[in-house]
Amino acid sequence: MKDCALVVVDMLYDFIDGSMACQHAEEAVRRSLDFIREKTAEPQESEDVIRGAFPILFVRDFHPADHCSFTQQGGPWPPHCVQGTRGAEVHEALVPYTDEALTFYKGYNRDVEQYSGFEGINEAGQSLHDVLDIMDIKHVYVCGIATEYCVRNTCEDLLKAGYDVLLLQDAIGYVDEAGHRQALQKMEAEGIRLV
Ligand code: VGL
Ligand code: ZN
Repeated sequence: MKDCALVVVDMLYDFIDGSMACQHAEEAVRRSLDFIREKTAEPQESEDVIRGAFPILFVRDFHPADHCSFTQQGGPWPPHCVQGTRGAEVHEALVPYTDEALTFYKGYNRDVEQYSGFEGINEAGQSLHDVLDIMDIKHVYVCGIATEYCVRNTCEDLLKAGYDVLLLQDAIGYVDEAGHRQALQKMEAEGIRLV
């Protein structure tokens, strides 16, 4: 337990009920909460329990209004997760488990698309890898949205960096069900564990 952590990828309103509402997203939030409650004490009992024994790291898509991934700029996606909007916020049920030092922002540069949480940085400029390394984490559980994009890219980068990656397969949302299934198969073949 001491060397385990959870990475929550893009559980943000635009991917849940907003401009890019994904399939299975609400269910994924509920399943993530069940998992977190299983692994931690309730937040009001002791915040130290959450932060100490089982770190929970959040990845957030965090785009400027004219980001290159938006259709108006020639990208593939409708505007989503624009800085300062509700769509860019973490689902309220998960907010009690957030900590700015363990929150990694990506996609904030107008000209750069970033699907992997590995490319995000926290308020101190540290990457996910930097922080997992400092905490001596070896096993990383992953949940979030969307399977085919940010979840997959984050899992694959974690694996490449040498972590044991455990994907919570009932706690992920997706753009397309066939794409989701295919991504799961590929990830499993690569050595990501589906749990
Ligand atoms: C994502 C598309 C665009 C994701 C983010 O979180 O999977 N997908 N931006
Ligand atoms: Zn995005």
